[in-house]
Amino acid sequence: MFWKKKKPKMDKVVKKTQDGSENYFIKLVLMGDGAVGKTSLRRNYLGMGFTEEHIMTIGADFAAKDVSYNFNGTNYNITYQIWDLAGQSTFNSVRSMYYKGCFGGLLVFDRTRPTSFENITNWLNELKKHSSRGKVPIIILGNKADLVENADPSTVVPDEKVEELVKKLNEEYADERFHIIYLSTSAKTGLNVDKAFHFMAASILSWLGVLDHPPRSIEELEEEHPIEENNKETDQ
Ligand SMILES: Nc1nc2c(ncn2[C@@H]2O[C@H](COP(=O)(O)OP(=O)(O)OP(=O)(O)O)[C@@H](O)[C@H]2O)c(=O)[nH]1
Ligand SMILES: [Mg+2]
Repeated sequence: MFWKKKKPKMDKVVKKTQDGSENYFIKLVLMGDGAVGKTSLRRNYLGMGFTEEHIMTIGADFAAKDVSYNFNGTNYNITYQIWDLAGQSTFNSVRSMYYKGCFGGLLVFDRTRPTSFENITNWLNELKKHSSRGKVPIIILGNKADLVENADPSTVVPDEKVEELVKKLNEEYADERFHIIYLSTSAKTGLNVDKAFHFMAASILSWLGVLDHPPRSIEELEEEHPIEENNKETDQ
């Protein structure tokens, strides 16, 4: 039942090449409250460095990156088309159109701003409503990890609360061919940024039925598909 409803047309998604590798074109959205660090995460992933200044995204920003991952002996060349959506509520009405046709969502909150965590479920509902594919693979990113150590503990989102949400979501998504994980990230230091996109690739390929099972954790992903073999990357 799931496949009939949501599976994208594979001939639109994948192009097989003569050397046996497969090329995928994958749209992702980065979402979360204003100033949680979506643009900074995207910039870090593209090797563009970090800026302290907050330049609010207007509507949406777009970037593309080519990566190549080896899963079970096959090379999967992925062009990620990353839509970085404006988080401020002023953009609520224009944002919906950017979700259409996406294959996955990175839901970002700021580990030092609890309201941004509380809003994660609102972001998820927005994604489900507008993705045109219902439940697509997601990953929860708690950003600004570098600020946690020196922050007032009463303002830091407790890890247990995040794990509780992830558990609940995995129950809700139990019929899907992917698992939801939480990663603590920093757009400033680069902590876990590449890993988030590596995990996303495995989740999406599993969701598409290309890989026979989805990873359940970063540890499992890295054990099965070591990152050292997966670092052929070119920026656009
Ligand atoms: N210390 C620290 N600061 C961060 C991090 N990520 C983002 N920032 C800062 O947080 C502010 C907001 O970052 P942006 O990346 O612009 O946030 P955004 O989520 O794109 O915001 P909108 O476009 O308004 O929705 C900036 O001042 C960044 O320098 C991080 O991991 N660590
Ligand atoms: Mg932004």
